[in-house]
Amino acid sequence: MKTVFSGIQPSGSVHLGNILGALVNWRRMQEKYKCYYCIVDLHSLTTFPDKDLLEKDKIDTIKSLIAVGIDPNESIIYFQSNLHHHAELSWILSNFCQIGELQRMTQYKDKSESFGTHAGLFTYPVLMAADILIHKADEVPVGDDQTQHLELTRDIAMRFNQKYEDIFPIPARNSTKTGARVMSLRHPESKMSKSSDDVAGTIYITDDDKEIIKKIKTSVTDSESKISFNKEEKPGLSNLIEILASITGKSIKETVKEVSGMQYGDFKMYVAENLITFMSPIRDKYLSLTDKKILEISDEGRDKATITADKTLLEVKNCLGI
Ligand code: AQP
Repeated sequence: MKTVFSGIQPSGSVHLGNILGALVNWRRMQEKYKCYYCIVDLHSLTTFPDKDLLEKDKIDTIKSLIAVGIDPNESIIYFQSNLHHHAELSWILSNFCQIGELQRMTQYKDKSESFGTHAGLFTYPVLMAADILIHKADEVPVGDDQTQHLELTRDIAMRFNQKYEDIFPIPARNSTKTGARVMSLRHPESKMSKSSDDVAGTIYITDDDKEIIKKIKTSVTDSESKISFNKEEKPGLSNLIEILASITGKSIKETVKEVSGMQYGDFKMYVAENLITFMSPIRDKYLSLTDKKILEISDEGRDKATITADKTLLEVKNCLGI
């Protein structure tokens, strides 16, 4: 069985974008792969989170994974900071990475505008390489925004293998169909995001039916009245069509055909109803989980993840003579 690794930052409440763009796929992958799903709290330190909020977000992120159907008996779910192996391997791997490579990372350029040019943000891709390589992952499901980081991970692994021993598999991008990129309901030119303060434009996992209806009803569309899919000219409407297609499992073409005769108001109500059907069991499951249960799950995940991480780190250290 091949190994998959993926991470999610505990940087705020999980939203529809995370669910459709990543978590639904994570759930599917556990049928075919040995999966490690890591709450990457060390990564979130690069944006200086509030201590109490971070503690809460960490727990709530695991609740979200389980609510979407990720099964802790099948997949290994754990907090990154519970395994010293990530940071230790990251230091070792930093010797296999050039400063120029890190300078070319577009995420560094984007994020440093908001959070400054500190070394944590700069070396973040090396920690990501360690996350993936510590479990010898064969495949990594990543969005377009992360392909540059995965390329760097592959280069680092190849350099290590060439200089020492061939111990790391070269991780491939998981090619399973990724979900839609969900855009903000209020600013459809930007993606829906955990850490933004765009509450009205974001469907959170905890939103109740009334909130879902309100957010969809007040979502930005355009001044025309005919429904069609065109991301450039009708970004708001196209976002709603993509959301509807993702949650019903239909293609964009089928979805457009189905709703083409509707008025915008009726269409929005139809999207909201479908979204409530999709989200309410996820929300109910999420609300039923206690913090105590989550800590038990993360302790079990930590113990299971430690087994492979110990093995890899020992192998690496033996190669290096340390
Ligand atoms: N709007 C989105 N549409 C589709 N997929 C999305 N993802 C995030 N936003 C959308 C996917 O969710 C996974 C976990 O994300 P992450 O926490 O590692 O980081 P992110 O991409 O930075 O997510 P956020 O929600 O936007 O968080 P912040 O606000 O902290 O930056 C990833 O697979 C991501 O592609």
